[in-house]
Amino acid sequence: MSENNHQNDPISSMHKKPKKAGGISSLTSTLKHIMQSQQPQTNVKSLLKANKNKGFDCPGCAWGDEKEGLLQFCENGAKAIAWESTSKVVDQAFFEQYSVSELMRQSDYWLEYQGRLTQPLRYNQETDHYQAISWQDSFALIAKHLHQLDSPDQAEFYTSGRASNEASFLYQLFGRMFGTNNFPDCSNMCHEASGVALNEAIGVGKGTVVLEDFDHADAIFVFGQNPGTNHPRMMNALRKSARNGGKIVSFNNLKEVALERFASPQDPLELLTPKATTISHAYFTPKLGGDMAAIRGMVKVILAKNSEAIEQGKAPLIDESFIAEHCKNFNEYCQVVNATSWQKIVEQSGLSKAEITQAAEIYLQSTKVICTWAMGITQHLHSVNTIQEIVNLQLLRGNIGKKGAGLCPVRGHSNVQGNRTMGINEKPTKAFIDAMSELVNQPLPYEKGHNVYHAINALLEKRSKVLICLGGNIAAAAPDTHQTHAALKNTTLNVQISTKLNRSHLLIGQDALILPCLGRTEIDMQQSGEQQITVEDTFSMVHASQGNVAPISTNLKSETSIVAHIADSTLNSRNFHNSLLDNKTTPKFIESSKNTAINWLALADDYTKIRELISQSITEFSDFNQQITQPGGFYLGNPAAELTWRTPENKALFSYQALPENIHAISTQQEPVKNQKIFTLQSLRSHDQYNTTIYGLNDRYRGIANERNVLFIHEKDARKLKFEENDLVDITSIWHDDQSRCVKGFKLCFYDIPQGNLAAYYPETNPLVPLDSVGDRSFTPTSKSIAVYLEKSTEQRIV
Ligand SMILES: Nc1nc2c(c(=O)[nH]1)N[C@H]1C(S)=C(S)[C@@H](COP(=O)(O)OP(=O)(O)OC[C@H]3O[C@@H](n4cnc5c(=O)[nH]c(N)nc54)[C@H](O)[C@@H]3O)O[C@H]1N2
Ligand SMILES: Nc1nc2c(c(=O)[nH]1)N[C@H]1C(S)=C(S)[C@@H](COP(=O)(O)OP(=O)(O)OC[C@H]3O[C@@H](n4cnc5c(=O)[nH]c(N)nc54)[C@H](O)[C@@H]3O)O[C@H]1N2
Ligand SMILES: [Mo]
Repeated sequence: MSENNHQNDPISSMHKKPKKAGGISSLTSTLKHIMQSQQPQTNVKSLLKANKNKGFDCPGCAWGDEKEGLLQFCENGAKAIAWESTSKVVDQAFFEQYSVSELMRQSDYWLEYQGRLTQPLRYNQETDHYQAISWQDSFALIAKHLHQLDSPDQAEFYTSGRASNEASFLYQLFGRMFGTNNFPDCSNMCHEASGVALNEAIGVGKGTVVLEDFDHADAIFVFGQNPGTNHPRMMNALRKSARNGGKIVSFNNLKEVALERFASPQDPLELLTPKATTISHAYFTPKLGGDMAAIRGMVKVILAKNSEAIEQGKAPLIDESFIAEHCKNFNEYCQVVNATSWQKIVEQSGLSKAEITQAAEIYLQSTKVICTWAMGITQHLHSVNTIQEIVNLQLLRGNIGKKGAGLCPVRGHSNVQGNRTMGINEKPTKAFIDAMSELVNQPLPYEKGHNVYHAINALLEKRSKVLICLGGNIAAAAPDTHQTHAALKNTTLNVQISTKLNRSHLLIGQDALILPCLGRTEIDMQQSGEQQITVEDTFSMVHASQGNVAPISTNLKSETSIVAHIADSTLNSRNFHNSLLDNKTTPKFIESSKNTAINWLALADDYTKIRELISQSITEFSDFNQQITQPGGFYLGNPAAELTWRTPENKALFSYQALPENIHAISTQQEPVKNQKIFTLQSLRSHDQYNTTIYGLNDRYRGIANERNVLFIHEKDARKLKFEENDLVDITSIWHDDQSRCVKGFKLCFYDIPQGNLAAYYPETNPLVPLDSVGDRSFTPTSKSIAVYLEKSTEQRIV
C-alpha cells in the first residue's frame, strides 16, 4: 500500500506536545488535584500510605509495588485518590433537585464531579427522582426481584476490577449458589484476549514475570501500551532499565512522549532541569492492528539469520534445546512464517522491512527479553492471535521462565487479576466449581454463563432482567452506547454498588437501586474491628490493603458487607417472608439452594473468616491470613514461569495462524460507503481520566488543553479530504447492519500517527463501536480498530 508512513513526516500541528513526560509538571499536577479535592490534609495523609505496608493499595492501576523508594504513588494514582476522597457529596437534597431525566442530560464528567454517594437510594417511577431507602429494604427488594425470575440465568452479576478479593469471592459464591455463571466483568472489555491466548499457549492466563525481572532484562519490548499515563509507576522500571543499559523497544501507533523521554519526579536533577532519561532505544509506529504482522516479520528475520548462522557453521540463534524440550508445533509454525510474504507483512504492519529487521536485531542481541502489552494489543479482532505471536517470539529463544525474561500483560484495574483468581469468570473450570460445591455442600452450575457481550445481548432481547453491578460504569464503558443504554433500560431491576454517581445509575427499566460503598482509602469498621482487604497485582503478588481515613458518610457499607447482605436476604429462607416479598411463593431454584452452610453476615463481620473459606477452596491460598502478614504480601506463583506447561500436551504451544485478512471485521467493498475513504480509529485514554471517570479536560502529554472531542489525524490525510487543523468533523462507523453510529463535532488535531489511522478518546467514541464487532475467541469489543469515515461536521460549536 502507498500509505505507509514510517518516514516520520514533520507535523505542523498547533498543539504542542511537551518534550518530556514526568518532571515538575507531574508534581504540579499532583498538587493541583489534591487541592481541588477540598481535602488536602486528608489526602496527603492518604498518599503517604499508598502502597505501603499497613497502608492501602492504590486504586490507580495493577502495577506492582517496589520494595524501596520514598513515595509509592504517582501523579495519576494521586488523582484517583483525590477524586475518591473529595469532601463533596450528593445527598438527599441533590436528588430532590434533579430528576433522572435531568441528570441524563449532564456530562459524565459533571455527574461524577458532584461528589460521593452517601446513602442508599431507590428510583421512584412516579416522580422520576431517586429517593432514600433503608439498607434493609434495599436488600429485601433485591431478593424479591431475584425470586421473581423464571430462572437464575435471567440475572447478570457484573464486576469492575477494583473490587477486593473478599468481596469478589463472596459475590461469585453467591451468584453460583443462586444458580448462575453470568459474571460479565470489565476484563471482558480489557485483557480477556491475554487470558485466552496465554491459557491456550502456555497453560496459564497470567503474566510470567515479577517486578524484579525488569532489573535483569537486556531488552523490554513494550507493545500497544501508554505507561506514562496509565501505569506511571512502570516508568520507574523502564527508566531504571534504560539507565542501566537495557534496551527499551516501543511499538505504538502513536508517539507517546513518556516512552520517548521521561523525567523522574524523584530525581532532583530531572525534576528541576530540562534533563530527562531517553526511554526508547527504538520506537516503531505500526498501523492499528499491525503488530502481529510486525512480530511475524521479526520472526522471519530471526529464522533467516538462524539458517545463515547454521550454514556458516556458527551456533544457532534460536534456542533449539528449549524448543525441543518444552515446545510443540515448531515446524508447523515455521511453515506458516515461510508462507507469509514480506509484502503482506509490510502492508499490514505499516513498518518497513528495514525497521522490522532493526527490531529483530535488537531482539537477537539480547539474552533476556520481556514483552509487555496492554490495550493496543488486546482490543482488536485478532488480539488472541497477536498475543500468541508474542508468545511464539519469546519461545524461539527460550525467553520464558528465566530471570529477566518473560511475558507481561500489564493489567488495568488494581484488582482485576484478583477478581479472576477469586472466580469472577463466566466460564469456570470444572475443578473450580467442584471446589466451590464442596465448600458449600451444594452442587453448583457448570454451564457457561454470560460475558459482557452476551449479557448486553441477553438484556436487549429481554432474556435477562436483573442487573447487579459491583462497581464500574457499564453504561459508559461498554460498546455501542445506544444499544447498551437500551439494554440497561430493559432491566426490571438495576442495582449499582458505587462510590460516585455515573451514567449507569440513570438507565432504568422498572426498578433501580444505588448502593453507596466505602472506597479503598476509607476505614472499614465491622463488628470484629477494622478490616483489611486483599488484592493481587499484575505480577501475581497478593497483599493486604487497609483504608486510613474516616468514611465520607456513616451510612456507607463496604462492598463485602453489601454483597453478604444481598446473599443473605436472597438465599436464607428465614428472610423469605419479609414484608416486601408479598405472598409470592419462593421459586423452585431458590428452594433447592436454600442453604445454611454459609453464615453470610458473620463473614461480613470478620473478613478473616472469608479468607479462611478462600484458603479451604483455592489451592494457592493456603494459610491466607498468615501469608498476608508478610510485608509486601506473597507470590501466588506461575507454573509457566517454572517451565511447567498446563496445556493438554504438557508443552508450550507455538500457534500457527496466518495473518488476518482484514484488520477490522468489515469488508472494504461495503456498499453504502464505497466512495468514502475508510479510516481505522482507535479509542484511548487521555492523561486526565480513569476509564469512564473524567478528572479534567486536558491531555498534557499529547498537548491537548480543555478539550475531549478531539480527533488525532495525519496532516496529509486531513489535507486530502480538504480539512484544516481544528476543523470539526462528524465520525460515522461502518458495519454490516442498518444502524447508524455517529458522533459529531470532533476537532481535528494533526498528529504523528500512521496515515489511514485515527485516534480519539474513550468513552466519547463508544457509540461508534458496533456491539457485534468483537475479538475472535475473546469477545472483547474492538475498540482499537473501528472502521469509520469522516464528514464535515453539521454541528456548530458555541465558542
Ligand atoms: N490514569 C489512568 N490509569 C489507568 C487507566 C486510566 O484510564 N487512567 N485505566 C486502567 C485500565 S482498566 C487499563 S486496561 C489500562 C490501560 O492502559 P493502556 O493500554 O495504556 O490504555 P490506552 O489509553 O487504551 O492506550 C493504548 C495504547 O496503545 C496504543 N495503540 C493502540 N492501538 C495500537 C495498535 O494496534 N498497535 C500498537 N502497537 N499500539 C496501539 C495507543 O496509541 C496507546 O498508546 O490502564 C489502567 N490504568
Ligand atoms: N471504547 C473503549 N471502551 C473501553 C475501553 C477502551 O479502551 N475503549 N477500555 C475498556 C476497559 S480496559 C475497561 S477495564 C472498562 C472499564 O469499565 P468499568 O470498570 O466498568 O468502568 P470504570 O470507569 O472503571 O468505573 C468507574 C465507576 O466505578 C465506581 N467506583 C470507583 N471506585 C469504586 C470502588 O472502590 N467501589 C465501587 N463499588 N465502585 C467504585 C464509580 O462509581 C465510577 O463511576 O472499559 C472498557 N471500555
Ligand atoms: Mo481495563
